[in-house]
Amino acid sequence: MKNIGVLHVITDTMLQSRFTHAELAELAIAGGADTVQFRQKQGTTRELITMVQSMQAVCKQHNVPLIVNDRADIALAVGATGAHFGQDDMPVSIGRQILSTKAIIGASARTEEKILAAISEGADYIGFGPIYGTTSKPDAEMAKGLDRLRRMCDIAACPVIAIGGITVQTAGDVIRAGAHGIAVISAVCAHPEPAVATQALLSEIQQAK
Ligand code: TZP
Ligand code: MG
Repeated sequence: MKNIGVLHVITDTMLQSRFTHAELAELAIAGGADTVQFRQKQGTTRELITMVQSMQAVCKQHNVPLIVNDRADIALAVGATGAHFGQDDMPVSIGRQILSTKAIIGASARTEEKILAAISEGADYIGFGPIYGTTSKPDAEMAKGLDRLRRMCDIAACPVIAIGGITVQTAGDVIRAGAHGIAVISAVCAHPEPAVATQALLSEIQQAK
């Protein structure tokens, strides 16, 4: 099994405009993030590549994995560590054909069947959520809660990364429910001090483990 991080900071420049993706990556890594994910729904492919190249420079310098949301082609182009796919994105099996066997591929899955399917296609981790209410993803489903998270962690034979509305107050509960790690957007990107916020989240994760 690959080494999957426990604190995935997903960079977002729609929620805030103080920092670029690369700056957020730098701050998250300074705070102890062990995985950074680029997630940007708008912009041309060329613009996205430029942003991910700058992020990859930061991540490479600090030896922190960079995961590219949605886009295997961009992950491959910039030499990122891997990609993360939702249910409407590229199937994991096709992503795996594009990326190397060493690449980390994550898949969002919200039901037992979809989790098992993603794992059989070769997902290295499952993203499960939203655990709590979130305003960072307009089309997010209803909050799944900790009991459902616990059940999904029981059936998944790979790390589960919980996502959605997770804060420093709830990060410990999510880990205690069985999640291998957490992924956050607003708790870090919308915080006045992203590095401080990241550090606080990491400390909650470590205490809960
Ligand atoms: N997928 C499920 S919830 C979510 C995504 C991308 C948004 C997470 O953002 P936040 O701000 O940590 O709730
Ligand atoms: Mg997607």
